[in-house]
Amino acid sequence: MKLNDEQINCYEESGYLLLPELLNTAEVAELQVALPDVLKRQGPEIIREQDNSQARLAFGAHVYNETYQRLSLHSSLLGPVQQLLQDDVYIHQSRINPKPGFGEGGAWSWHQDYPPWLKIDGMSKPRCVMVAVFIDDCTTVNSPLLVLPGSQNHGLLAASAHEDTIGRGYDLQNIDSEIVSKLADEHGIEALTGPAGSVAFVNCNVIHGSANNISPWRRAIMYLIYNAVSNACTGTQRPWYQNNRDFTPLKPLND
Ligand SMILES: O=C(O)CCC(=O)C(=O)O
Repeated sequence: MKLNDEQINCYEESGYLLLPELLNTAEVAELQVALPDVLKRQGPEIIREQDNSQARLAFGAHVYNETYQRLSLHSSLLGPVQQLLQDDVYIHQSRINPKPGFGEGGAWSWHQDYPPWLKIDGMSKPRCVMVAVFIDDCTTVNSPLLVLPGSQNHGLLAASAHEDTIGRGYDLQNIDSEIVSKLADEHGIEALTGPAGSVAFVNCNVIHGSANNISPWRRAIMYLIYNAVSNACTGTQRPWYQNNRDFTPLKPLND
């Protein structure tokens, strides 16, 4: 699949491009069926919520689960990412945020994803794309991902020292409130909503976050972080599920 010029311009300007229903219903059903097995795992790649035993994040499913592995090689994801980065790509990291309902899926403060990849993993440039695949419908009521359009143009923003108060288990830094207020006043805040199977391509410096999910409905999203091969990480501190060291260029599966 190829993006057109308008779509590429939209990604460059806003820092994200949302393509509704990019995956078909059969593909979505497969992702939903495969999810419980991933969330049942007991290894360190599964980060739990602090207030309950629910999985908050499942890292690395594209490595150990065949359905999610096939998703990561889907031509509708890989084609646009290669186009946006103008390079071969590999997966730096993947994570599923299942965000269960009734308040069990907790909030995410405003943050950028790139700083820990630069500072810990040795990713020298922000030449990577976060691809958000909606496993469930994402609506205004089940805590969609919120983004600040255009915030990718402000570089690395001041953030509070490392905080592990929201259970990511590592590296998340909250952007200072004054900065978020200023950028939100200037550019607004967008909620990424759409039916299951929709896909958002997001620049890794876009400020994003989400509220806790008090609706009855789960809101699972898989985030696949594709990095340009020429920008491969040099750090070795973190485990495979946070800093994948296999830089082999990915080739799409046929449809
Ligand atoms: O899925 C969400 O609600 C937010 C997740 C997030 O911000 C992240 O994983 O960086």
